[in-house]
Amino acid sequence: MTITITAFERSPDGGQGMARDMRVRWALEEVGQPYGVRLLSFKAMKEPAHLALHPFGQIPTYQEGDLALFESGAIVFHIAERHAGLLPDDANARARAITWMFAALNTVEPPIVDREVAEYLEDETWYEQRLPFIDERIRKRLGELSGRLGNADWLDGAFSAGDLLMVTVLRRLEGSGILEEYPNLSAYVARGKARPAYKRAFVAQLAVFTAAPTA
Ligand SMILES: N[C@@H](CCC(=O)N[C@@H](CS)C(=O)NCC(=O)O)C(=O)O
Repeated sequence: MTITITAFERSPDGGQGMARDMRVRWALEEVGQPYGVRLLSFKAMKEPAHLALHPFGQIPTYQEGDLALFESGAIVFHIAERHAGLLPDDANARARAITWMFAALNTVEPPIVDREVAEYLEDETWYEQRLPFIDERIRKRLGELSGRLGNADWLDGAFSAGDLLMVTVLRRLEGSGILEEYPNLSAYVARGKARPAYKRAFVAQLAVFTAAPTA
């Protein structure tokens, strides 16, 4: 059955992998599932046709036959449940990998997104006052994560959907200088980015913004 996901027609980062369709693309590449992409303008994202798929008017969405999903974590979980390669077979190891998926999105991503939101606001004084507090929260989480990862390649044995989400979440810190304070986390992100499936997903997302315009 054909899989179609949605993505930005014009992305704030110009296709550097920060938009959350990257997670879905990467998961689909890891499991070897072909997919199509429907690009949306910011206007179209808030119109009824898209709101019927995504109640919050965002990307990504995922359609496969009569199944329509939203939320990148739920979509990656769906892909991982349906196809081999992103969740271990052993029931306990699988439950732990799913736990890491939630940890990435519920525990590590929120303070990182707080930093991005603070950057959008134009009140410089407010930003400067708030940034140290936000960065302290991020460093607390990264310190804990770094301690848990230690010298391992991945969070719990083999690469899993938990690592896929965690790497995309940590990538959001690129350019802040914070990730580099944790060499094992920097190396972890680099390992994720070195995976052939990641590279294919990245190239595909970037191509949306670099492809020559059609006549
Ligand atoms: N929790 C959602 C967040 C979705 C989200 O924030 N999407 C962004 C792109 S990465 C978006 O659509 N932003 C435009 C908007 O919210 O209007 C998920 O993981 O899918």
